Amino acid sequence: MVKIKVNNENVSYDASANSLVSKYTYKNSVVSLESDGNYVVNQTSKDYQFQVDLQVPKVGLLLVGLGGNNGSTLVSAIEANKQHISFNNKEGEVKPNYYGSVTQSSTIKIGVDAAGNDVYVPFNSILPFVNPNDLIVSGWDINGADLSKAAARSKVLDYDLQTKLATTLSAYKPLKSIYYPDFIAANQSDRADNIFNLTESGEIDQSSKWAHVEQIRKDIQDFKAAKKLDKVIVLWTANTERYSALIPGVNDTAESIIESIKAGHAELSPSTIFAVASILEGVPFINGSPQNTFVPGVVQLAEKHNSFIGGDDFKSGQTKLKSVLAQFLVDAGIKPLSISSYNHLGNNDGFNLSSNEQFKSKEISKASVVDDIIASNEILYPKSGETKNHVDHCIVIKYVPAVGDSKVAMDEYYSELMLGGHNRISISNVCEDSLLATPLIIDLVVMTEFLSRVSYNDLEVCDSSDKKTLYPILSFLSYWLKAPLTRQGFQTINGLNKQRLGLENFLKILVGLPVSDELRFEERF
Ligand code: NAI
Ligand code: DG6
Repeated sequence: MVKIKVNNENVSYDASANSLVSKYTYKNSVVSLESDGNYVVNQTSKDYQFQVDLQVPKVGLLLVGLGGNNGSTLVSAIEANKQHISFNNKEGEVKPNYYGSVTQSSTIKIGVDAAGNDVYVPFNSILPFVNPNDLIVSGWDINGADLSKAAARSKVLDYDLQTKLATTLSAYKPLKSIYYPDFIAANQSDRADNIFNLTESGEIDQSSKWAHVEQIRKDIQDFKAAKKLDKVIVLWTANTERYSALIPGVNDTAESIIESIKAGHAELSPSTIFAVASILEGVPFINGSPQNTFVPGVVQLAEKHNSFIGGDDFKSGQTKLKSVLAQFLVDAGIKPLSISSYNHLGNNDGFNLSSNEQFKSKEISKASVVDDIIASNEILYPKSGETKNHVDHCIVIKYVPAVGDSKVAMDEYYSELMLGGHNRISISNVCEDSLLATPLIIDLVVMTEFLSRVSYNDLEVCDSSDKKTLYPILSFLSYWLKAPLTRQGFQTINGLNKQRLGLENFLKILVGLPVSDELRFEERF
């Protein structure tokens, strides 16, 4: 691994705390709209001091949905990389890697060489991050199949790799979970053979929800103790649930949600129960599915306990491309009129999404991704007047068992050009869904763990000994999420390049590098 030494007087190493300390002046432009329709821009600047704990802890990852396509593929990828297991497919030998993971397989520009040309280093060399090979993984699933059987059922990995990993994977057995049938598709009921919310007579118990929270908290504690872990992260990669109704007095505040769990209220979903248990345990909880796990009461609870949360819904393929392409079109002054996105897939995720209520959760998450991009350009999309000021955005998902995990995505971007011309971009993409999604899980976990080691002082309002951690909603994770959970009162940023820039620049200021601006004066002057 390369090492980077940044010579900058604003950065120092604190040996007593094994931390990196950096000072940064955050400059911004605050804009106000005057009554005459013109803008006034004022410059602001604020001094911060950041500390990064350089000690990488021993990290445990608990997946909800361990036995699913993503869960079994993640464990397989980690074991294959850790044990250096190569395998053969029809093209020859394949060596394990983490392609598709930003933290493991992408680079960051750290500057230019003496001739003015860009110099890049591996993303994960800029600061100490947890190595995915060192993650200790376990988790829950409503289905009891061990991960060898789960990987075979998922049909994601080549047969040779499945065979080579079989003994290792068979040792991974999902913990029993909670199953509230109303929240996932009825077609999933056959899977539910590994659940702990049963009455003595074997009926599904959907009312003792506080006991369910306590059981999940105990599972987290037991895992941490048994594996001697410093930190645990919980990540939901279980089935997409239906949306929960937002009911005043039930799930709108930190207090009401606790009371409603104790009262066994029917509208509290399994994912919300897992989130609440994680928050009360003080462990980060990430939601990789689209449902509204983070009802307002859960967000308040996370704020109250200063516990990290992030979501929603992995941004893996079609939507990731959309968050680049829509931004490109609008930034190029081209006006998308309609975006029509079709998916068909044949894995269990597709089966669950073939049910209307679960599809609706996914539709909402997939549809929201162009909102801020459209709002950024009032020339193309004026707020008032006759001109069409929205995009017709159509989302279709169909279950086609034959294609298995090889999800097919077809998109048409129909846009208006100069002088009434039109531009039609049609994209057809076939990918192995779980091989796209699993590296995102790695990135989400690696970054969540890292961000939990960052603290800061606002040098204007407090002295440098008064350290704070980041705000509990980790919006730096939004690069990997379709519908990023955002702090109340702030606009959601969906554009992929903006999301990456923010994250990359944050890492840069922590080590004392200037933020990326691409001014390239060496070349231009
Ligand atoms: P999957 O259907 O193969 O796996 C889900 C697993 O969750 C199943 O093993 C199921 O038994 C389990 N499960 C359901 N309810 C549970 C509960 N209450 N507690 C514990 N386990 C439970 O699905 P897959 O492909 O692994 O995807 C997982 C989630 O990630 C889905 O919600 C999907 O929409 C979302 N997602 C997947 C992407 C991808 O590209 N694969 C991308 C974006 C999101
Ligand atoms: C059908 O759309 C299945 C979904 O779970 C997707 O595979 C997943 O949400 C990924 O979507 P996208 O739009 O990022 O490719």
